Amino acid sequence: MEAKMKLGNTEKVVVTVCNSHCGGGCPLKLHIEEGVITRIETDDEFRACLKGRAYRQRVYAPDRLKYPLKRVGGRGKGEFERVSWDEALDNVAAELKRVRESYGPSAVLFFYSIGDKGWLHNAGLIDNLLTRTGGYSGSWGSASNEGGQFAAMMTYGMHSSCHTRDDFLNSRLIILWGWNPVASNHRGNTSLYLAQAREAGVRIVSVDPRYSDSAATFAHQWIPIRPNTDAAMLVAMAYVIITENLQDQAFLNKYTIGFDRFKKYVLGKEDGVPKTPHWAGDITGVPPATIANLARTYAANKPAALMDGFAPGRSAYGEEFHRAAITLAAMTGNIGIHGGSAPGDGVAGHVAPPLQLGPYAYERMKAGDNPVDQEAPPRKDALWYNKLGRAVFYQGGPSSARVNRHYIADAILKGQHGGYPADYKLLYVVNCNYVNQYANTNKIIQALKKLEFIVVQEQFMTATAKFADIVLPTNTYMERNDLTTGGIGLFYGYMNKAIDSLGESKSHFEIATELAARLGVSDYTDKTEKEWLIEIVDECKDIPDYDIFKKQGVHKVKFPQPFVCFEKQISDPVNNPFPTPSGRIEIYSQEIADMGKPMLPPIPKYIEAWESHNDPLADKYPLQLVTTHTGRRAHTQFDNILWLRELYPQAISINTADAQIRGIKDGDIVKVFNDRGEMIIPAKVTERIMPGVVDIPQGAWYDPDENGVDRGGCANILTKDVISPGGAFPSNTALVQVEKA
Ligand SMILES: Nc1nc2c(c(=O)[nH]1)N[C@H]1C(S)=C(S)[C@@H](COP(=O)(O)OP(=O)(O)OC[C@H]3O[C@@H](n4cnc5c(=O)[nH]c(N)nc54)[C@H](O)[C@@H]3O)O[C@H]1N2
Ligand SMILES: Nc1nc2c(c(=O)[nH]1)N[C@H]1C(S)=C(S)[C@@H](COP(=O)(O)OP(=O)(O)OC[C@H]3O[C@@H](n4cnc5c(=O)[nH]c(N)nc54)[C@H](O)[C@@H]3O)O[C@H]1N2
Ligand code: SF4
Ligand SMILES: [Mo]
Repeated sequence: MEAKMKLGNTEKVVVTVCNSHCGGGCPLKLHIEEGVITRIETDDEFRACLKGRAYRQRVYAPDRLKYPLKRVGGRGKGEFERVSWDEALDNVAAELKRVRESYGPSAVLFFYSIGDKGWLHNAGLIDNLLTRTGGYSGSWGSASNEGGQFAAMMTYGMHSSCHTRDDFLNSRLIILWGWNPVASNHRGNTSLYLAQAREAGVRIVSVDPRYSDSAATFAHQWIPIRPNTDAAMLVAMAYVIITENLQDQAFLNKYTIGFDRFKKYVLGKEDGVPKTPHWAGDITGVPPATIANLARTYAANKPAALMDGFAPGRSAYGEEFHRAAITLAAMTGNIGIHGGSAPGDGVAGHVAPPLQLGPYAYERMKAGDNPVDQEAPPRKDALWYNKLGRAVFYQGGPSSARVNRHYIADAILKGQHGGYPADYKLLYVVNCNYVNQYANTNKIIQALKKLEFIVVQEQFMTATAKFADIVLPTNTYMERNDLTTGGIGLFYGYMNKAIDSLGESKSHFEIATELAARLGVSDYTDKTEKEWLIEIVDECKDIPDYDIFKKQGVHKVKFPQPFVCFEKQISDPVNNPFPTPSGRIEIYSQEIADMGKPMLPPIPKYIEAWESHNDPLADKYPLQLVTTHTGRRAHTQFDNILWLRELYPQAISINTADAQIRGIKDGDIVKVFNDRGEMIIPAKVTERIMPGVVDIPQGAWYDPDENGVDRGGCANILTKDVISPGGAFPSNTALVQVEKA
């Protein structure tokens, strides 16, 4: 109260919703004084994290981009001059026309990401514009959880989603398998419900190479596991469950196909190797008795929520981890029931179905299909995209004109001669820090140097923006109106504009509209920002009144009981079959078998990763690198915020034993390297990471010195630009060496 009185000059409080590419969706109360945000408070029910509360520092950061910029120095040098919007947009329009006329529309590459999860201001606007002006070459694949999405689509025939978090209170056991929601939040109030579950006596286990904040806060048991070996542990748990006859055979008979095939593999009848806890113990580093005990605990404590985080799947053969997790949940009858879980892509999943604001504004603009996609035959290599039908811009479509996001740099470098669909000349980047966030930074840099023109819509001079010919400054969500949903869809959020755009920065909608006019698309949109938002809200039957919603910022929705994924498919399977060829959960997938990929088996199996600890390369680079998501950033966003930097300095975590043999002490500056790159970074010597594993939190800003050695701590200088046969991105599969610098 006293604090409020001291800061008592607040003229108004504006409610908005932060959704800073962490999937959190936390309401914020912004105190405004003379057009300036002076203070940010959290909502009482949905608690904002440190980033949301520090967002003022991001809006007013001294390095915010406020004016359009044109490159004057060498590509990547970051030398720019200020230009007018007219000059910047004329230049972008002219280059788009020139490149399409000279090389065809497929020479135009479009790369994008989420930024904030807004319904109007997102990359779909530029997707539409490029579609309507001749088309572009797109990409496919999700950096987040392609392995989990593939597993869910092939096994359930559709995405899985999370139960609302209050359903944790119905569980008897929760397994945080490579999941650290204390840092990653993962859609609102996860920690609150984990705390309540823990207090209510629910057993919580963490399986993670690191003693994460979630393990430290909530877990009764921490099981350290060698990265990328999780499928082996899950398969060995299946061995224990099968040999001790603990499986829910009635569930398997009724809802699944292919269990017998899986059982043969598990028991070793297929390859002569029984997948015993001893077998898995050697692979995973987890004691066999620990594996057997967890299997028994999981089978005996129904309902149990196996929460398969994205990270173990963000690895070589990561799809096998998620397919094995689904199989284990099916074996124990935990799918579709209160207190259980539907592994796959279910830890963050999609907003619970009762809440629907969609479709996004760009989808309502009816831009049609991208001609470059249309002209190419469907791709055969990632079957599940074909199930989606029309390409969804942020997931990529089934067209073979698209290149996987991890191969874009290779595709730019090699073009059609290298077997890629086109020769690429122009890159349009929206809401994405491509150089920083995709594998093998050094290769991306080589690729970007080869292009004729790059345009980037940015708020900051990121590693990617430095390579642009034109940088278009975008405003933040506090400077525009938008809609979103929050906290696994427990409320609708109105992202209220709180202040005017800083400098000359513009919203994505303004940029797209003004660029459209220059490209001859006069009817790009028939509505203003406000009209779009009114139309979307009007169609949403849950929200009675637009003006009240806008004022309150949050429209909460109460569910009669916690939402459960696949509840209908399980309670009434006759009327609600799974949309798979068999109508059931496919432990064996004929569709996968038909793909004919030897390293993509039709039943889930453990396959040893490339760059595993057994790889001969481990003689040279003996440490396995994981690249986690830290609480102080949302990917690269917030890395420049000094308040947050102070809280968690960027460092490489290394186990005490590994540090000692290298003569490394806590705080020492070390060199981390492999054949792909090198960085200099402080070491955090700790027992909270298992021996043989190191962690460089992803998202720190790439900052090369004159020798190309990164000083910023950008993990992707070390990662490999390949994908798994099911499409998983292997950001947690890389061998490195660490030495005192
Ligand atoms: N603060 C913050 N929150 C975020 C984000 C962010 O950048 N910052 N990003 C958001 C986005 S887009 C995503 S996709 C999610 C990502 O969320 P996650 O993928 O769940 O996050 P990570 O931190 O990469 O990994 C979670 C845990 O898995 C462990 N781990 C890593 N490799 C393995 C492995 O091979 N096996 C096992 N068992 N464990 C492993 C890590 O040690 C870590 O403790 O987070 C979202 N939330
Ligand atoms: N090594 C490694 N690499 C990873 C991962 C990993 O675990 N390890 N995780 C991967 C995952 S899961 C993901 S999702 C990707 C994320 O990769 P990105 O989506 O590229 O990461 P962001 O830092 O969110 O980049 C968004 C950029 O858009 C800019 N921007 C422009 N306009 C706007 C706007 O209007 N709003 C907002 N909010 N931003 C705007 C922001 O300033 C920021 O630079 O990274 C992937 N990369
Ligand atoms: S958890 Fe995510 S959405 Fe919530 S305040 Fe933090 S950054 Fe914003
Ligand atoms: Mo992600």
